[in-house]
Amino acid sequence: MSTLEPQKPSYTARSKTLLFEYFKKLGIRILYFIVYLAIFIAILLYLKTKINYEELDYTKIQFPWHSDPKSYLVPYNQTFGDYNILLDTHSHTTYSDGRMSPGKLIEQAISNGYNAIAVTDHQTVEGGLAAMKYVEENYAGKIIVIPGMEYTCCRIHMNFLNINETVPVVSPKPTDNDLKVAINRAHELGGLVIVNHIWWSLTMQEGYNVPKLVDHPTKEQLLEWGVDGFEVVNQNVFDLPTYQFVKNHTSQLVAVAGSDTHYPNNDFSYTIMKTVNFTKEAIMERLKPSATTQENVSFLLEPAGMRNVASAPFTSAYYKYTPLMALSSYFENFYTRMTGTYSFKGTFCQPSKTILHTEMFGWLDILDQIAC
Ligand SMILES: *[C@@H]1O[C@H](CO)[C@@H](O)[C@H](O)[C@H]1NC(C)=O
Ligand SMILES: *[C@@H]1O[C@H](CO)[C@@H](O)[C@H](O)[C@H]1NC(C)=O
Ligand SMILES: *[C@@H]1O[C@H](CO)[C@@H](O)[C@H](O)[C@H]1NC(C)=O
Ligand SMILES: *[C@@H]1O[C@H](CO)[C@@H](O)[C@H](O)[C@H]1NC(C)=O
Ligand SMILES: CC(=O)N[C@H]1CO[C@H](CO)[C@@H](O)[C@@H]1O
Repeated sequence: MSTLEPQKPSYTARSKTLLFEYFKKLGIRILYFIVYLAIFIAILLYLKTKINYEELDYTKIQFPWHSDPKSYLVPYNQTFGDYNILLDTHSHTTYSDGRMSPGKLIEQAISNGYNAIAVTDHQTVEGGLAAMKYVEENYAGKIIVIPGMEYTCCRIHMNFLNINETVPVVSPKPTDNDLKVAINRAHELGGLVIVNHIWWSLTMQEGYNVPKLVDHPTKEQLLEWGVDGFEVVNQNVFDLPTYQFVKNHTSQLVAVAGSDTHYPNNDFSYTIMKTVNFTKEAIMERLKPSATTQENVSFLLEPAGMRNVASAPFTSAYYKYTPLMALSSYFENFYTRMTGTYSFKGTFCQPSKTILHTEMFGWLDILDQIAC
């Protein structure tokens, strides 16, 4: 017994060393695993920002149907009489952030029952001019194009209707004076100025606790600066307070409805009027605010949307990258990256923010167990 006694401590020390070695190696392996995983996730997330896999191919979309809104919609103000123009005052093409070419946009408008459309790409009239040319060549006498642009900045979005030259947006946050200069320039070019979707501009920017467009001029200011009207319906939203404001100033302002179409989806509204001639000039004449504008311009609204929506085919890139993108989307659960409203001047209107969702890191416990 006495010979065995001294061996006991050395046996314990050796097993302690072994245990230490074991956990050290295990620790290193787990660490490697985490590092490899992090690199893999980083690569996936990087690819997600780099690969532009267009989900749907709108160049091939067909609109084989025709809608007759007059057959099931009545004007907002039912005293409004007969009308022959169904106008969309707000739309986008591939000349800005729209997904349809001017030609596709026109075909969609015709199939949705419009016979007039203002093409108002962000910061440029080129989309509108291209749409006008397309109609001259393909659909003359069937639909009227009003070329225009959406003056887009971090304070306000305004449509300039019926201009043939781009009015420059001088900065993401123009001064009051810059805005007045732009409004005057649009008038000089023979255009009308419509203030867009105030309900959207003033609603909260998610994650920032400020409106989407900070420092938006008030309606009273805009009236004073000479704007001609307000978009009271945008997509399927009816902005009642703005409509009431227009009604309080009927000889100075017109209320219009716009789809703000960016890609084929439901359309919801039509600006309606009766004109003597089927021309751009006759429509613009009617839209111009006057004592009788309110009686001569109204709108139709179907909040449930049009019955027919054309579906576009997926691109081949979509099939190739979807599994990879689904995986990287999963890893995006661990953080939220916010950039704020896009200024359309190459920048964003709010500072960017990344928020880590630490509670999501609980999944690392599971990895521990797998490694053991
Ligand atoms: C642009 O519009 C102005 C004002 O309406 C007009 O005088 C001019 O001829 C137009 N220019 C072109 C190229 O259409
Ligand atoms: C419209 O005018 C009435 C009467 O002057 C006023 O009480 C109301 O606040 C105004 N509404 C809007 C939206 O400007
Ligand atoms: C309608 O067309 C006629 C004949 O071209 C023209 O004289 C008249 O000014 C036009 N009216 C409007 C409002 O465009
Ligand atoms: C409808 O329009 C008429 C004049 O055209 C006006 O007198 C009336 O107040 C309007 N009704 C509503 C509900 O806006
Ligand atoms: C400019 C114009 O045509 N105004 C007309 C608007 O509607 C009223 C009532 O229907 C007509 O009397 C006006 O001539």
